[in-house]
Amino acid sequence: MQEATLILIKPDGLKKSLTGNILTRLSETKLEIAAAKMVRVSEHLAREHYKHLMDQPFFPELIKYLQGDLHDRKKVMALVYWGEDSIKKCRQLAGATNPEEAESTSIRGAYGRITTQGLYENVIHVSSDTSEAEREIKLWFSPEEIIFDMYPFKEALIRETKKLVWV
Ligand code: IDP
Ligand code: MG
Repeated sequence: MQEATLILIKPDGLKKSLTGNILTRLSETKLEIAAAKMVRVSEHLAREHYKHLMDQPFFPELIKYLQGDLHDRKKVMALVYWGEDSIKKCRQLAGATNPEEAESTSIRGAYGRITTQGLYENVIHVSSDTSEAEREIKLWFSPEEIIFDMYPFKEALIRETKKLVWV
């Protein structure tokens, strides 16, 4: 099935200069990059992204991690990959959630670690299924940032909203 997946290169991946390496590994899949950008992650965005883990003891540390507080890097790289079985292919390259259990040839197995606080610093995020992918992509990207019409959208006139524009 042709499907989309959200990939995040997390702050540890950026700090370890793994961007090129990770994109090269992902390009082996022959999937199409449908969107890409650097994002400064707000607390709200981090909490929304990981809301299914809200009750976990590591949640506060996880939110700090995604925001870059643990790595002096207040950014992540967000990408949307599109194509046949994209979630399965990307998750396979990423490896298991726990970097100690991930295959040593996978991205997480090669570059991840467990912090002294017990958090899995595992370099990248990959959506877990199609409905999560849709929820996450709509959270991280607006329709005009994606190169083709992936999900239905509409035009809306939004008044009284603040937006940064070039001086
Ligand atoms: P996934 O990233 O493989 O989809 P999730 O269960 O969605 O795994 O967890 C999101 C993130 O939370 C993981 O990538 C990892 O950084 C962290 N995490 C998940 N489970 C644990 C845990 O048991 N201990 C510490 N950190 C965890
Ligand atoms: Mg997940």
